[in-house]
Amino acid sequence: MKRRNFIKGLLYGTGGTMAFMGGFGTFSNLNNLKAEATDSETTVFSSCEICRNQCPIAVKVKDGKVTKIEGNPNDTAFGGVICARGNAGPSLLYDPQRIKKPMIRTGERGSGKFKEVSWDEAYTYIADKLYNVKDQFGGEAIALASRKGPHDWFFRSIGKAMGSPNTFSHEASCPLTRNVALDTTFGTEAIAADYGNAKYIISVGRNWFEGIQVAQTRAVSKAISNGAKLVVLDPRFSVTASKGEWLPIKGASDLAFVMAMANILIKENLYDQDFVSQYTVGFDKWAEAVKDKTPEWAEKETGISKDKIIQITREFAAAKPKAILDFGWRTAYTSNDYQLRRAIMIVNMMIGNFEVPGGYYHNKGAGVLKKFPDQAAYGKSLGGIAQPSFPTPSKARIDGTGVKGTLGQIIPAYDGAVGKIVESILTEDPYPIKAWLVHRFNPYITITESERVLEAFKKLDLLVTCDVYMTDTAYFSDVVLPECTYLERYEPIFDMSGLTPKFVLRQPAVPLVYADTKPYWQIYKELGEKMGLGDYFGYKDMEDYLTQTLAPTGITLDQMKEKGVWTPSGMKAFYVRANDPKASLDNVLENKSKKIEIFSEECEEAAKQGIPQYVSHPQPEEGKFRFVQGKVAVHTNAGTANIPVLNELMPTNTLWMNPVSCTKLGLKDGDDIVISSGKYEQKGKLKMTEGIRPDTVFCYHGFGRISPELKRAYGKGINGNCLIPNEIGDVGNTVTSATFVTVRKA
Ligand SMILES: Nc1nc2c(c(=O)[nH]1)N[C@H]1C(S)=C(S)[C@@H](COP(=O)(O)OP(=O)(O)OC[C@H]3O[C@@H](n4cnc5c(=O)[nH]c(N)nc54)[C@H](O)[C@@H]3O)O[C@H]1N2
Ligand SMILES: Nc1nc2c(c(=O)[nH]1)N[C@H]1C(S)=C(S)[C@@H](COP(=O)(O)OP(=O)(O)OC[C@H]3O[C@@H](n4cnc5c(=O)[nH]c(N)nc54)[C@H](O)[C@@H]3O)O[C@H]1N2
Ligand code: SF4
Ligand SMILES: [Mo]
Repeated sequence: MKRRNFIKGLLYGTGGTMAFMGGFGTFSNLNNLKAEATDSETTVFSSCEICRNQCPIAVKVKDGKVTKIEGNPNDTAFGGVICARGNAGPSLLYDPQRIKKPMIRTGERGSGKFKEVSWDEAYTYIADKLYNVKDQFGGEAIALASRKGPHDWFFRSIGKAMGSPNTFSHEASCPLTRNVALDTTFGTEAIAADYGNAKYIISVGRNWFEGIQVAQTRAVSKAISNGAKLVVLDPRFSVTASKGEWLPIKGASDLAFVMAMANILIKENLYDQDFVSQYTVGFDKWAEAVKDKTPEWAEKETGISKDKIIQITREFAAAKPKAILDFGWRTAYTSNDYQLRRAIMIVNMMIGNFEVPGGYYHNKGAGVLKKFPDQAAYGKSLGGIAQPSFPTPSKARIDGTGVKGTLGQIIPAYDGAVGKIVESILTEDPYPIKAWLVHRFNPYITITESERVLEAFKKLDLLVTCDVYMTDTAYFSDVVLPECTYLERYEPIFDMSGLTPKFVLRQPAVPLVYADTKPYWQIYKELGEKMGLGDYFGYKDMEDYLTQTLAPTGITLDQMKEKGVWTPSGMKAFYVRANDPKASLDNVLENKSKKIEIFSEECEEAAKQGIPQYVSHPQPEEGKFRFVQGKVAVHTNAGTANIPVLNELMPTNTLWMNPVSCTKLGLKDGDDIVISSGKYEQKGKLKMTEGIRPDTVFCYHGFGRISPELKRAYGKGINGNCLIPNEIGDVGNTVTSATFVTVRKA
């Protein structure tokens, strides 16, 4: 079979679901979710939340019950398609293991003893404890952490109104280093890649076919179907690697590969000199930095042959500007990962792939479009809800964010270094954190060094978790707040602008399944009112909120409900340089220099790191393995191990090991094993596979759950974060590919 056809067949299952082969079974189990369309079936357009991608969905409802979820056909980028996890929405919605009532802990922390309480009792308890902490230790002793999202405005208002500077997103464990790289190079994080039109794509660990974003994954498949070449640098054979040329690079050595690419582009004069001289600053210093980063040198660092590096670089340059060296998504491999991401973007800019089809571009939301007179009419700005000003915190943040002359200067204050919460609780440095509010986040599973996270939980005066399940973090909390699922609630409009503007609505498809659950916009408004902070929540209900925020756009809530998505009619994908390769980029570069900063003034000011410098990270000695992790197509992070149909598809994970290493250790496929980092151990099962370097082991992330209330997932599989130390990288990022482990038979 031709590769193109094979890929087509692989990607699209029936019924608008993307199907992925990855050794985790089939999707036939989902068939029981299918319902026959009847006259009484209605469709509600909304947005998925099985992961934070919020893909537009069409929810089929019959007799007040969700029968099936498909992609919203009104959105062309998604093409009416969702992923397998998105299909599992009804399985979450009707799961009897969801939390159904607010709960307050009655036994020892971690004993699992809770009593069900009314919402009013829960609010009163939280309010009293928070004011106690504030009185004794100051508002800064309250930390808030959530997965970044639309809930932040509501959730964070509580902490900010109490005078806390310590609000965190999950990003330090995810794309923070990439975002810092974009900020310091382009002055903005709002940069995306036009995979669908690319002719050559190099992944530096980006795993589109398991770490799925439906529109992106579709675009990469489209490029491959159109003949684009995909090259995948990954120490293990991911599903993505199976769709292109796999280069099994040594973990943590990617910067050597990227710098060698720059070296070759310069030596062979393959870069776009016009682009570099018109739009960038600092090229000479970069040329100096990569002068000795030859392919021969990179071969030793990366384990990829010099000839291969030269070949890939030449092919990449030949496809310019429709070539993408991908900037990654979960970019938390090493301590200096942000410099890898900067180097990646510099190599991209060397081939001038900015603001042209098949390259990178600035997202075209209203803020950018209004600067282009011929495009301005297409953009619409959402309004906000007025809030009284928040008190000024009396202390700086715990993570050094914003401190000039240190790397903290370049960490986005909105995100911060979430791993630092754990450290500040335990060490009281720079001051104690005594209360931690957690929303839609499961730090026990997703922050490194789980044991230390647990220790931190135990030291707190107050831990509150708002979730849909009794997660591991919830299980150790003082108060657990049951949120209703995404299928039962409204949320603020999502701005998902790309090459054209786009708004997506989330609206309830069905009434509450469990009457005592609530949406976050109600929970934090009511908690705020209980705490005397009601003025910060200036909306009556979510229809009122949506109506107020949509008002400046002229789009009505009814219009949004009708299609679920809004894009301006008649607008074509807008690339600033599509018709004029010399067009000004001033409107999309948001830094002061109005240049693409190969030499970054900010990085120089922060840490004398204006140009990426190579750091050679240690490689494992004989008998030890680099431990890496990744996503799997049928689960989301720490969120889905217990969702019935997804648990059925893949109830646990395994440790991947190369047969050569298995033989050396006398291990065979399926063996019970113990993985040791020296300090910590995890038990698991071995998967013997050629699809990994002999010096590396791998497991899928999100297993090893310790809350017995997650009855399906409890006690199954390996929690990688039990093995990884809580090392906080240069820009606050977690470090997840730098741990070495040994493996033995259990
Ligand atoms: N199905 C599914 N889709 C998801 C998610 C999910 O949980 N499930 N999560 C969403 C989220 S939150 C994110 S951030 C994205 C993540 O999207 P990706 O970042 O593409 O996903 P990962 O699988 O984490 O990719 C990590 C890959 O990097 C490899 N790797 C580890 N260390 C190194 C290294 O040093 N160098 C190189 N070159 N490779 C290395 C791993 O083997 C793994 O294959 O996916 C999103 N989509
Ligand atoms: N070692 C290692 N660590 C990692 C990773 C890795 O690959 N390796 N991956 C990292 C990445 S990329 C990320 S993004 C993070 C993810 O870290 P998290 O954000 O903690 O994980 P998620 O699974 O996205 O979601 C967290 C919680 O949201 C809950 N939830 C789902 N829907 C709702 C809802 O509607 N309301 C509420 N209130 N809660 C809801 C889920 O039940 C889950 O407990 O983990 C990171 N940590
Ligand atoms: S990628 Fe899948 S799980 Fe995530 S929002 Fe989209 S459909 Fe839902
Ligand atoms: Mo992520």
